[in-house]
Amino acid sequence: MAKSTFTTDGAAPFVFDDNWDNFGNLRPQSRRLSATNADGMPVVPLTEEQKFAFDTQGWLCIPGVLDEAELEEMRAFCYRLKERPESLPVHKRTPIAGPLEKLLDHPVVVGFCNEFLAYHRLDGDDHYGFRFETSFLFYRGVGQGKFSPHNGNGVWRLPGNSHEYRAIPGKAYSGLTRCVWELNPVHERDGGTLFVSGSHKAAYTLPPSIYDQDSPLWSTYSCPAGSVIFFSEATTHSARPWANAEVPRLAIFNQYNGIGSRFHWWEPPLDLLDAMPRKRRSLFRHAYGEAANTGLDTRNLFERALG
Ligand SMILES: O=C(O)CCC(=O)C(=O)O
Ligand SMILES: [Fe+2]
Repeated sequence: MAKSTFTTDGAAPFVFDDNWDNFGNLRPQSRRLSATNADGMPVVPLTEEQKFAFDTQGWLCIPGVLDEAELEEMRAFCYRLKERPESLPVHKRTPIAGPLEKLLDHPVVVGFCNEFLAYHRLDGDDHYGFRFETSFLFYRGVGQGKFSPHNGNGVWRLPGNSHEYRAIPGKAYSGLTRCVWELNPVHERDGGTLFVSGSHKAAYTLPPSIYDQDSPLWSTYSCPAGSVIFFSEATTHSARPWANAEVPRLAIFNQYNGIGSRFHWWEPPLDLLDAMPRKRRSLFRHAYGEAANTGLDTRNLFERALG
């Protein structure tokens, strides 16, 4: 069969490196992307189709990632968190604790972040090349969730804003990125998150018609319980009122950022951090990228580097 001339070598994308000794494509020896997560599980890379869909839409749904046994444990923890938080130690009253902790660096999440967020030079055996910021538990009954479109136009945002999206042929970078775990099923008109596909790259301001929830500019997903949705925060998106009386929306909203960027004023509970494997802890390291340009080792820093 003839090989398509459009096939790209997914293993070696163009990764720009502007170090004084190496202007241009990052050298093979500097390319390090985690192949396993903190629990030693092999990372699941995105398929070419998933990469293409995320880059063009600004969002991607991967259905049915978690199995029923995992879901049951996670749902029970979420209900406890919502209804009886005092039954948990203070450092576990967060959607990054208990059975939800392993979602932070789930092999599918690491696969996604390796492609769209990780800084190759700053990834290693015991640390990831991207950071984690904020986690929310959304428990929505009928009527909860407010339609309120926001964001878009990620191409010319300045560094520091974090809601950025950069793309060159063969490689894209998605600054602040949301990772939504749907722990209950989401049907067509239930009220999953809405997106304006492609708006992360939009050059024009959004038309007033996006303030109509039924505008054809809006897209969404339906999915079984245990699915994960990634979206660039630069993509215009909105909540909308939940409409399914049979099951509430039960979703974990986690967020990731580039290794040298920080958007949110948020810290994980320190006692929880102390109990995590070192590689998972690296998701919460301070935002810094010094090792990218100096040859210093990346350190999984939590102590304050005084002086
Ligand atoms: O509630 C939702 O469905 C969307 C939440 C949102 O705006 C976000 O994750 O940035
Ligand atoms: Fe948002």
